[in-house]
Amino acid sequence: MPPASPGGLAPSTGGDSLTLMRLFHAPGSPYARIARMAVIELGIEDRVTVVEATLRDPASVLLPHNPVGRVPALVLDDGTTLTETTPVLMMLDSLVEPARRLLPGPEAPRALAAYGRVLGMIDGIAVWNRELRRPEHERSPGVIALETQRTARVADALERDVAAGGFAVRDAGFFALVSAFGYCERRHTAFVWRQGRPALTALFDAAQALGSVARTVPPAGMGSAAPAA
Ligand SMILES: N[C@@H](CCC(=O)N[C@@H](CS)C(=O)NCC(=O)O)C(=O)O
Repeated sequence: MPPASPGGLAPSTGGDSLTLMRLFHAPGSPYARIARMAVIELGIEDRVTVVEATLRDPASVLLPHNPVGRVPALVLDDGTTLTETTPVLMMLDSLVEPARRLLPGPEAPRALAAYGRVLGMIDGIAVWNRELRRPEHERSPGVIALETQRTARVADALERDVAAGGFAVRDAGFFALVSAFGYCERRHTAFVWRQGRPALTALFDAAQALGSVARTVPPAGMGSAAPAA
């Protein structure tokens, strides 16, 4: 029996020619959820082992691969570790034929713009959420106000996009959108996102029937308090 490698996966025994990758994630992470949904949607679960990692933990199984300490992180079979959602998606996409890929290319600038818009909103929500997890006396009202406004502004733009027929294709932007509002639904309830956004609400609710969405719903709760700076 070969020794287990960091992350708990035994190295490939060479019995097949398939590439084996490890996707490190945390169940509450909206970024990592996009990658996890991609693995399911692309039908590559036999090629990518999903490994749960703790965050902000010096003993995390993630750190030997990714000193940044963030998820998603995708470890290739030669040990190369990709971080950041978009490069991770690029690599996952490369395992399937071009017609089935999730990330839009430069030939689809609107779809690319939609994906970027959603990722930008998640960035804002993550900052807002992190601020709310601090002890009350450490919170910055200015940061909270800025990110609250940014998030509402982008969500309003996304509502208009969806009402105009956007996000109709199940691509990276679609799954990022589902992940963003799934995070608000379960972990960042400070943002009452459904109110006044019927098109987004309908799209989000319909998406819950998809296997990749249903199987990756984040746990409820805000997550642990941010460590002291
Ligand atoms: N820009 C990164 C953001 C990833 C990120 O912030 N992930 C969070 C989880 S939602 C994380 O791992 N946080 C751990 C930490 O900040 O130490 C991406 O696109 O993947």
